Amino acid sequence: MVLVDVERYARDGCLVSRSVVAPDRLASLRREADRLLDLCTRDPERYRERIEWEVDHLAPAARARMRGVIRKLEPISDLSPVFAELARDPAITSTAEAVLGGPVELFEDKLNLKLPGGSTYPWHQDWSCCWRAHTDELVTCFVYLDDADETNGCLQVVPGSHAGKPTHPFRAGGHFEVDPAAVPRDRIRPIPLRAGDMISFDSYLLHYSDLNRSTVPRMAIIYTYNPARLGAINEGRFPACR
Ligand SMILES: O=C(O)CCC(=O)C(=O)O
Repeated sequence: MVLVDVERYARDGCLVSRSVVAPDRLASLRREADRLLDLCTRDPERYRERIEWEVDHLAPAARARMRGVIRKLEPISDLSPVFAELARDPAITSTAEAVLGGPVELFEDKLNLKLPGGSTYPWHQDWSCCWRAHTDELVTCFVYLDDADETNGCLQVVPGSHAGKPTHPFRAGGHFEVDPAAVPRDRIRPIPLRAGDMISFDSYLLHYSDLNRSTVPRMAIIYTYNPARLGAINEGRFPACR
C-alpha cells in the first residue's frame, strides 16, 4: 500500500513521490515515448490535433533551429497501450485517490517533451487557463521520464498558492499566462527530481517551467484525474485519428 501525505498536499497544493516508476520500466517508457514521437513526426498531418510545435512557443530568434520539433503530444492513452496501462498503475493513481477520496477517472493525458532548446511554460493555473468548463476536483500527476533540474526545465511551483482557490488575473491580452506581478517571487520553489519520480498538484497551484538550456531532454508524462463518481467527463478530448 502507498502512504500518501494528504495533509501536506492540502497545505502545499503539491506532493513529491519518489521512484513511482522502477528503472527497468523507465527504459520501456522512454522507448514508447520515442515511438509516439516518431509516429507523429512521420505523419504530422494525420496527428495534427495532438501535436503542439516548439516554434509556436519560442521567441523568434530561437525558432529556426527548433523547426519540426514537437513540444507536446496530447492525448496519448488511446494511441499507446503502454501509457494507458501506466495511467491505471496504483503507484501513480494512489495519490489522486487519497486526495480526491476515492477511485479516479483519467481526465487528461499528455507527453511533454521539452527536448534540448524546448520552450517555457509560463506561470499559470491549470484550472483557470484550461479547465473552467469542467470540475476543479482534479489532481495532476507529473511523472518524469528523465532527470530534471533547473538546467533542463524542471517544474517550479509556488507552494500554498492553491489555498482558497484563487483565480489570478492573466497577463494583459492573454488567456493562459498569469500576470507575472501576481506571482510571489520569494515563494517560488524549483522542484528538481529524478527520472521515475512524480510531483502531484492541485489545479489552482501556480506553476511554471523554464527553457531547456541543456543538451539533454526533459520528458514527462502527465496524467490528470477527476473523481470516478463524476464519470468520464473529458472523453471528448480524443480526436478521431488513431
Ligand atoms: O511540461 C511542463 O514543464 C509544464 C507543463 C504544464 O504546466 C502544463 O501542461 O500545464
